[in-house]
Order: sequence, then C-alpha cells, then structure tokens
Amino acid sequence: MSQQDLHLYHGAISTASQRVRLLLAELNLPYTSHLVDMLKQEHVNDTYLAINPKGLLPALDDDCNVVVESNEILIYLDDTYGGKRFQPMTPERLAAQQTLMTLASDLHGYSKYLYYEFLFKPLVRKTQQQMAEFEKQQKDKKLVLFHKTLSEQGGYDEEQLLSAFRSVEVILDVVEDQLNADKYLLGGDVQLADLSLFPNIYRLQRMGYPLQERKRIRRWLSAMKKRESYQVAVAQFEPVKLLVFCASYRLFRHVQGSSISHLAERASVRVR
Ligand SMILES: N[C@@H](CCC(=O)N[C@@H](CS)C(=O)NCC(=O)O)C(=O)O
Repeated sequence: MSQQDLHLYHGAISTASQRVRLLLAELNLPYTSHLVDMLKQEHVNDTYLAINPKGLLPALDDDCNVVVESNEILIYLDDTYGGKRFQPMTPERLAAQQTLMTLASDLHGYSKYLYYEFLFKPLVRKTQQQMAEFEKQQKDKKLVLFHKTLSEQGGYDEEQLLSAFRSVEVILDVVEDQLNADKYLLGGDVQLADLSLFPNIYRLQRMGYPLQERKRIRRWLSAMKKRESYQVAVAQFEPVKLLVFCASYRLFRHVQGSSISHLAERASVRVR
C-alpha cells in the first residue's frame, strides 16, 4: 500500500484539521486532500456522515481504515509512518505528552466559544434553514446548542463567555509552566504535543487574546511559525479574504468596547 492511499477530509481553517496537516507536513507524507466546506455544511451532508458519523472534521482514510479524532490521527500517523519520531521515549515524557494532548482537546472545546464570538461571528451564524438542516443531521445536542445559541440568540451570554475565558486561562497557565528554557513543550524537538496545542493557541493570538504576559507561549508560537510545516499546513490554507474579514471584525468589536480584551478585563475584575 502506498502513502498516496491516505485521504484526508479536512477544513481549511478548522483547528483540528490544522493539527493533522501539521504532522503530515512534518512527516512529508503525500495525501489526497478532500476539503470540506463547513460554511456550506458539507460536514453534515450524507456523504461525509458516511465517513465520519460524528459530522466533525478531520477524518483520515488510510486504505479504507478510517480514523477520526485529530489526536488519534496524530498518533496513528506517527506510529504507522513516522516510526514514533514525534513521541517521547521516556514513560514520564510520554505521560506528559498525553496530558498536554488532552489539554489541547479541552482547549478546543472552550476556545471555540471565544473565537466564534469575537473573531468571526457574522460569518458563522446559520440561517434558519441551515440551522434546521444542521439539527436534522447532527446528533450531538451540545454541538447543536452551541450553533443555535450563536445563530438564534445572536451570541453567547456573558457568563458562558467568562467561563470559557477562565477555562482557557487555566490551560494557558499549564502550557506557560510547561514551556521552560527549551524551545518546545517537551524539549528541544517538536513533538505531537506541540502540533496538537499550536492551532488553538495560534487562533487565540489571531483573535487578539491577551497573551502579553505569557512570554514563553509567545516565544513558542514564534518558533512554531518559523517551521515550514506552519506555512504548508496552516498559512497556505488561510484565505486572505477571511483574514481581512477577521481583522476588520476584531477592530469593529474593539471600537464597540466588546472585544476579547474587554471580556478579559471584566474577568479579572470579577476574580478580584
Ligand atoms: N475532538 C475532535 C473535534 C473536532 C471538531 O470539533 N472539529 C470542528 C472543526 S475544528 C468541527 O468539525 N466542527 C463541526 C461543527 O461545529 O459543526 C477532534 O479533535 O477531531
């Protein structure tokens, strides 16, 4: 079987898809790309649901062996094609890597409230018809509610956003502590933990999330962005129009006094 048999179903700016593309680029693995347009709800059409019944991106099909869940895909690819090159050798570091990858998954769950609200809300709100179609196709009630709240109520309420913000902060504290004098999370070499955590933290940075005090995270983001894999797997998939839209929307929210920085200020006022 050749590596050309790898089929990746992914979203251009989906952070979970970015994780997998980063590893494919690091491993220099060729694959057949199937871009799935989430704005057109292609991820919940019958064709894609037959591949991943969860209606989530990404999914990897390796010669009819379908793997879903981005962290599972990372491990599968590194085990199968990377000779475990991106996984630490010692049991302690391996355990640390597992913990960090679980945190990456948690971070995805919390941070999406923030970037749907502060980075691209007008773009991702669904019409009534789209919402009805989504509800019919997506079995995960929590995910349906996530989209319904944004689309029908116009956004998440203050408590939800503050709670998401605080949970993100707790995870960023762990990541900041984990990063010491080394270049990457688990030492001098990039590992799966870095590839797993990078996309959501990078997305936070793009959103204008307050990272000024987090010097190690900012240094690590710069190091990750210098890698060729970032260009191949992330930057080249970001449509310029979308970047312009996000930058303008950020500015609009800033002028309105309702940006992520304003939420951060309110969060620290309430903590004190
Ligand atoms: N735990 C899953 C999460 C996948 C996920 O939530 N992907 C997003 C895109 S980044 C998605 O498909 N969302 C579908 C939706 O919001 O309808 C993984 O890591 O693969």
